Amino acid sequence: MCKGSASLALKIAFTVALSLAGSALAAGQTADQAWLKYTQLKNPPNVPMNVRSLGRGTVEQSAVVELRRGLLSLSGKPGFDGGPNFILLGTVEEMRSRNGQSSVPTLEPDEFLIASGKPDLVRELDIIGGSERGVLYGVFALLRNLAQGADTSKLNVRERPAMAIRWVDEWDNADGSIERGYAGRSIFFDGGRVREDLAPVAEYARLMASVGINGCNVNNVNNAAPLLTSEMIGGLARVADMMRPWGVRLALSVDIASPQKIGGLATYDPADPAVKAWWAAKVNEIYALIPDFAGFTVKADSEGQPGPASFGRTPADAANTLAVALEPHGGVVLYRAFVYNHHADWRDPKADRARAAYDIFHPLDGKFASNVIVQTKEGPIDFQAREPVSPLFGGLTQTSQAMKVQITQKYTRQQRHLVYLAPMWKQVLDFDMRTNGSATPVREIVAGTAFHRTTGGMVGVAGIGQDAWLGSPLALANLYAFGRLAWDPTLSAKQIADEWTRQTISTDPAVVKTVSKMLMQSWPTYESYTGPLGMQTLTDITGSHYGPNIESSENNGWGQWHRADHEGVGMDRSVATGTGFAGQYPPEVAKLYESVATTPDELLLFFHHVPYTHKLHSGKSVIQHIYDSHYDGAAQASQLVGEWDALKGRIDARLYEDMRARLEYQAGHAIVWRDAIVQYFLKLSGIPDERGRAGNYPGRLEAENARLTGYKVIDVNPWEDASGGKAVTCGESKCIAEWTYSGAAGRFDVAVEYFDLPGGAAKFVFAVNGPAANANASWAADAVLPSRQPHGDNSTRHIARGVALKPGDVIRIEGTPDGLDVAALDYIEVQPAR
Ligand code: GCW
Repeated sequence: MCKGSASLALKIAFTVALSLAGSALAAGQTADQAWLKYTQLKNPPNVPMNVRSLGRGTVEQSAVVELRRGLLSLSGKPGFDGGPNFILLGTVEEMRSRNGQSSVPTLEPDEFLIASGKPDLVRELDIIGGSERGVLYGVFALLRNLAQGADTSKLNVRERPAMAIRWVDEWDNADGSIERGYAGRSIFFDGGRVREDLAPVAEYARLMASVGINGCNVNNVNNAAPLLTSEMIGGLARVADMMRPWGVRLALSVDIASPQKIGGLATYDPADPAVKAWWAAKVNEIYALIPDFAGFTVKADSEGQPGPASFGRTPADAANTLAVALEPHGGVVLYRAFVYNHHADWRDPKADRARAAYDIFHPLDGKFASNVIVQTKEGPIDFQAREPVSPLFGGLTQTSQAMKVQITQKYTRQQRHLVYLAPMWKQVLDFDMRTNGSATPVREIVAGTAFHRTTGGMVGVAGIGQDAWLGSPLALANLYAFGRLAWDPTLSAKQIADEWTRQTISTDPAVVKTVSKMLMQSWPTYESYTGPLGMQTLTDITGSHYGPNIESSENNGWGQWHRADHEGVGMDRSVATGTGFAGQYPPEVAKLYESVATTPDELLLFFHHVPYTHKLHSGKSVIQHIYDSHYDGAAQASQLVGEWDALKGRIDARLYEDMRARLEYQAGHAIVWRDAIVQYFLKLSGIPDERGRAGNYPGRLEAENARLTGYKVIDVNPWEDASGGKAVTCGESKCIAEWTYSGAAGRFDVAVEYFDLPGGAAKFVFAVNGPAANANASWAADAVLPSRQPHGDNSTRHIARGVALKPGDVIRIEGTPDGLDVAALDYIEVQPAR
């Protein structure tokens, strides 16, 4: 009888697992597009296959279903064995009442313990959680180990998260678009409402839970008011329902002006009693439908968002008004320290956006309610390729804090370039702020332990969308790493890369080694060809934030200045002669950054303005470093393609092809970046490259110098985005550019640099002395890239490989415009065949 009921239970669980998988499949977006693949292992996992649980709660049941699903998939078995051994799931309380004893240790709510049960005739493995969420985290930890082929015969793991707040932020708008999202449309919203089909939300929650993420703030901090209408809250309750089984709580960004914008009040002054009452009522309305609602995120007095400053109130006044409303329900306020004047005076040598957060928030330390957490971006500007740590982390000792990092790759090339961000985040987390002259690593400050706060944490701007979560498959390593680091910031970036690769791509050690190496070198590579020496960003900051546009950072109020002129580059942020920003750090760190002599090379231009001839610690001049680093970075980007190639046949073929095309694109775009920055600084400084590369492009034939039929020469803006500042565009049905080859005879790879413009897919044909040179010689400009005009945003490289050429041959490019895409060309480059 016992056996019969067990097998019935099994059957039910199995059906649940299958139908879960089925509904996710129907939605087309599943967690196994990410790391929850549970690929069948060569050696079946060395744990009991039967799963039992003591509790019936929703989260614990998710843990049961997940474990069964994982075990079946990893072992490749069609069903459970029905044998006596089992894994038992339960909370501390459940375990204690089962055993009738208190030998089960007390655990914090999110803590778990995986231990062998008392050896008996049967083998029992216990997964015990401080709460149901702890049980779920224990299950995911076990599966994570199993999926990596770890030896689990003597498993004894006890873990608890370092930080209480482990949230992702989505910047989704009610219309379904996503601010700074690069993976398609929202999984939450469409057409001004919550989507009907929320199956992907449940899958996303599974992914989040698997790495310990416990909160998801679903809407954009800009334009948040419409989200608080009663109709919206009803829809949001459905979102919360999808995430709840996975222990993920819903949070919302709110507009501080909501009482006026949607509440009909005459003011939104946070000190006004009617405003306070409005927030209290709104919060009650939310909790009536979403009892485990996590809280609010607030961006105020920033980048055009309304804020307390309009009423002479402080961020603490505004935060506390919300905090009082949320407190009875256990909700928190994440108040963003990203407050600065984006109309700053660029002629004022003392003006400095980097100072703003500390200047505004440090004086308020101790004035925030206990359920307010000040949320600060990892660096003082805005997720650049490299920034120093925000000094505010050391400046708030009586306020709970959270560090915000960006998973979605706004300034790190929008998921089109491979940039594994964990090494960058680690550097910030491990930075020793030396508050009060003793060791205070930032990871301990944000966790709350350094200054004895009750809460704190990390928030990652995720930007997930309908396109395979983050668009590029390898970009998902960043989402994974975020969760893992918020759980345990002492993990190394490499360890996380290995873990992710084994679960996502393959456990084959050669594959793990290669992918992990590629991930680990991707950020330094990226930094080298976009923003070395702490130059922050040289991208188009008023437009796409994608291609190079060096002067777009200057002469405007946004304050991302690098102050390059004919003599030198960099922003003086010293106390002695500059903006004083360096003085915002605790004394030991302030001293380090105050002087050129002690500032590390990698941040030199963030803190100091130096002549191009200034010698770095490395012994190189600044200008030579700028040249070398861009050439090295572009070469490394092209090596990434070679490294990936070595995986052909060892990994999933679709993944191989997908990622290969992305890496090849990146290698080409790294050259666009290299050439833009190098030619710009060559012109500005007038100092030649010691190694003769800058301004010299062997084998390059400019389109503006070709024999043109139909094509017209144009100036590209900014000039550095095209070779020689010029390109050709076609205003007719077909245009031709021809060059007579005069180099040595041989086989070559011919790179064609063209502009892949939106609004059509122009066609190109590459030919030598007649028809198309080879099969690789005609292509469509059909990528989706920013900017309507030829620009570094859309400058793209196509390589025709193995082309035979001899002196006198006529190389021809034929461009056929389509719609708004005018088949624009920059140059061709004849290189020795690879
Ligand atoms: O740098 C800016 C981005 C905005 C973003 C803002 C922020 C959501 O350009 O898109 O707004 O950062 O962090 O609030």
